[in-house]
Amino acid sequence: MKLKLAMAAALLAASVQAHAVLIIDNSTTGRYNDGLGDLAAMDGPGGFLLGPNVSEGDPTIVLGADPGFAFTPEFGADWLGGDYTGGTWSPPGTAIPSSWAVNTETAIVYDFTLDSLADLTIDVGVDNGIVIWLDGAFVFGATRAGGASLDEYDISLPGIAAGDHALQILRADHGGATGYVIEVNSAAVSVPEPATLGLITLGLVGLATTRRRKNR
Ligand SMILES: [Ca+2]
Ligand SMILES: [Ca+2]
Ligand SMILES: [Ca+2]
Repeated sequence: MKLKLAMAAALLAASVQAHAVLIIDNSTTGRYNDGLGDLAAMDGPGGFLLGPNVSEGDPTIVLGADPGFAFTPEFGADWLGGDYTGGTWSPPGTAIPSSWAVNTETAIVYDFTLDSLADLTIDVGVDNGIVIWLDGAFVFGATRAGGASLDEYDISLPGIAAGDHALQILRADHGGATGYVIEVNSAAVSVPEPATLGLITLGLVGLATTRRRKNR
């Protein structure tokens, strides 16, 4: 019984204590594109990408859906689909600077692999704006006045499949200064087998019994 209890306790620990692992931060390399220039015209007057030197103001905008940009040739043939042909991209393994030329836009692709099903959390801050896609699917977009801290935006991406992924980021600026901080954490999601669940239940019952005995 003691052995069973220990086993069940160990399995329980394994199933609920999947701790977060830092998979991307500012030291992580990737593909980098600093040949985009100022893209204020890419979505026309107004829109998400704003004119240089706050010529269109310094508003707060949160995107509710993919902005559907008609990407300029500098992005390559299909960057969100992994085809960088014709673009101004660096090779993989390039350091990603936390600041860039004021008023211009830059793009980043972090390729990463998950060993198992995982919940991702993205803590990111940017001066001024950011749009994020995962494997080409829109995740998040927002812009606001200057400053960049990890607490600026917290994004949850639950239940991301095991395997290869690409986190694709467009950084936007419209004057003053630029800045970028990011941390992406991954927490494995374990899906216990029915047999394991049985053992866990047994362990919990055992633990409860032990506790009652101790309390006497
Ligand atoms: Ca615009
Ligand atoms: Ca700009
Ligand atoms: Ca700025």
